[in-house]
Amino acid sequence: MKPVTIHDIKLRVVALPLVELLKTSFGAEPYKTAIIIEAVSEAGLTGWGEIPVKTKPSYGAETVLTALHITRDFLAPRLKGQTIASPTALPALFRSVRGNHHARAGVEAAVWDLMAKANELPLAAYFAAHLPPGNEARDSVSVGVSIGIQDSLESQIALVKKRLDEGYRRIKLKIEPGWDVDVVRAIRQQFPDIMLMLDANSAYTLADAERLKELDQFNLLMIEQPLAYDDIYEHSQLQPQLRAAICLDESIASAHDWQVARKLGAGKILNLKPARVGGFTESLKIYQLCAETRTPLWIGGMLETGIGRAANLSFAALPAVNLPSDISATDRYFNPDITEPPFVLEQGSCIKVPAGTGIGVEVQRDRLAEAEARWREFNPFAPLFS
Ligand code: OSB
Ligand code: MG
Repeated sequence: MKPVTIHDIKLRVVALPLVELLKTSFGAEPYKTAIIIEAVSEAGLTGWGEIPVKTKPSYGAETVLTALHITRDFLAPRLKGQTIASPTALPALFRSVRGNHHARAGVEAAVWDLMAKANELPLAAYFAAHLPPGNEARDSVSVGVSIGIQDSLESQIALVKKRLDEGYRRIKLKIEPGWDVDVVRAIRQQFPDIMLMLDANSAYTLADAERLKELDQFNLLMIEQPLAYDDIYEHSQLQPQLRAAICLDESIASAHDWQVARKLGAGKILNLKPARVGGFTESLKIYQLCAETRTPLWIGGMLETGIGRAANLSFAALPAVNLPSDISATDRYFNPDITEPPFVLEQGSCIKVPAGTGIGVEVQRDRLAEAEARWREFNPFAPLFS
């Protein structure tokens, strides 16, 4: 594989209006925000990456401003001028930067795109080239859709129906105490056969075990992250009490965390978000662990723009990703997105993996500039020093 010399790293903060807000147990933000990374090689090629951060430390500890600081002041300076043989060399290069997984993942993603392009490969094939034979990427990925907490049961039912009519075959409902058993019962009554799962985003404690056990009657594919965002042990106490599989999201920040969770029996399924674990290199390690242990695996989402979505979709094309991923069609999120062409839901609740080199979608620079201007207007945190 061809090495690449990094000439420049450009950062842009963007804000995009969402077609539909996603209200979770920790609320909803009015705009989709992110830091878009543009990595430029000495040869003049461009790679794109996305840091999917919000303005508040709610899902994760990082925010737009922390990620900007870490990327601008620590990650980009370490990368500029370096000749990289493989993006898998980046974690070692960034070893002195602890935590800040979203920031590191976004920068790594830009280098993955850049190097796939330099080697004239679609990103999915470039990922597969870093795995043992037998992991050749598929050209289409099975996907589902994540539905936020609604104001009423009627609107929740209507929205599930709309998504089913659009062709989604796996529905994920956000839940929290007070928006759980009754809602899921109503949805199950209306739609007895759909593939249904729940995501609590850490809204419960072990003291709620009886409540959570009531959800077992609804034939759930899984319950995502019921307990604390930084817990593994209590999940291991809850899992044996439930029939439904626990899927871990927030709790798993590395391959090591997943080893611990697996050995403790804290969950049976993993939602792998490349941003949460610090990038695609760590994701490949987790992927191999799951493949070896035959653990059900899917790729999660953070309402990414087309840049992050294309990369995640390319990763989800790897064959040991065997459950529907949280990667929905463009029209679920943005109108328009900052990339073209849009992702479209196909027959069988699938999305096609872009066939071009790298992420395989084209960044629209005019829309990127517009989204940057929107962030400047929206930015709720004016700089302390200006
Ligand atoms: O918990 O999986 C989550 C979005 C933002 C932050 C956290 C989560 C989500 C989703 C949406 O559930 C998945 C997507 O469609 O991108
Ligand atoms: Mg989740």
